[in-house]
Amino acid sequence: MSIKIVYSPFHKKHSPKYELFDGKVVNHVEVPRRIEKIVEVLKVRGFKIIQPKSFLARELYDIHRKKYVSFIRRASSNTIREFFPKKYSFDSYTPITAGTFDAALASASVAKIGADLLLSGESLVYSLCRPPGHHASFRMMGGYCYFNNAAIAANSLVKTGKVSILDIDFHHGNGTQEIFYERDDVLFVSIHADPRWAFPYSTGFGNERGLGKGRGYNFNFPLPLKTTPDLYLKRLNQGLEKIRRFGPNFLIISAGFDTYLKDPIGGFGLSINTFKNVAAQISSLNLPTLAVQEGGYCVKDLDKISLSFLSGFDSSPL
Ligand code: Q9C
Ligand code: ZN
Repeated sequence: MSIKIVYSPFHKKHSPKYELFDGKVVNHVEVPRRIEKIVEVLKVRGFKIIQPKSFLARELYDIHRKKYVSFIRRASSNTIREFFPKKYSFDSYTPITAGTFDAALASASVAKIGADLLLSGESLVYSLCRPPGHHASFRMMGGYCYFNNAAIAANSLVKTGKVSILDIDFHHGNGTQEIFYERDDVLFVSIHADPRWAFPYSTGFGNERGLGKGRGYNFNFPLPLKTTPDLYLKRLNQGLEKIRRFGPNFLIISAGFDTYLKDPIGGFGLSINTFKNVAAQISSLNLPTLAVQEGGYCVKDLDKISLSFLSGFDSSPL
């Protein structure tokens, strides 16, 4: 089966050194090496890599307010050192550097090209987005995210058919949830660490089901610290059942690998091999699928995790 990879070297322009955690300055874990580690092994294994040539800011306006986009553009071009913006941000983990706008725009384009590839008939595309996106909302950055890559891809696909977003990052995709909370054309299903003790703390509870006509189109599966592969795969199956019932034409996976047992900021117990099982369960949906990279910070194993994940789709009849 052929899997298309989308990648842009522009992500390297965003390379913050620090974040503020618990009032202390700590090293930033969302580093360029993450994506380089993955793309290098995929090249060696002979995957076809597609690089977008043009980046269009107007693709962002589908989801993000113009003022928010201009703020990030201006803040990036005006700064020499990294800083933590006081507006349009909900935490102190998401710094702006000189290259942040260019990298975040390229990241969104990498997701958008992935969506275009599904529209032109591809059945499985993996967009190596960086910086990640699922914590970003209409006009709010946070959790290392600036533009919501998965939401931009979903909004593009939904013009052709129903879309489901399955978020398997360790953290709740609060931005994506907010963006689609009152819509019934994009189903959001998220499996993540219980927000009572994990970032983003305020959303991701099981009783958040959507609002207005979006009621019944949002499902959260919060899980305990040290969640085992068994429990994880069981919840995943319940999430997939919601997607089956919805009957989408396209699936977008917010693919975070911070559920890995050695992740430095995670807290679940998934092994490298579990990611293959996760993908195999997902591929039983039999849907044209776009995987968008979100988190995952155990840099030394990201190559193995991504290979394990992609190998799970091999069992798919697509
Ligand atoms: N210094 C994503 O995985 N918490 N974002 C930082 C550790 C913020 C994670 C605390 C975690 C954000 C896309
Ligand atoms: Zn995460």
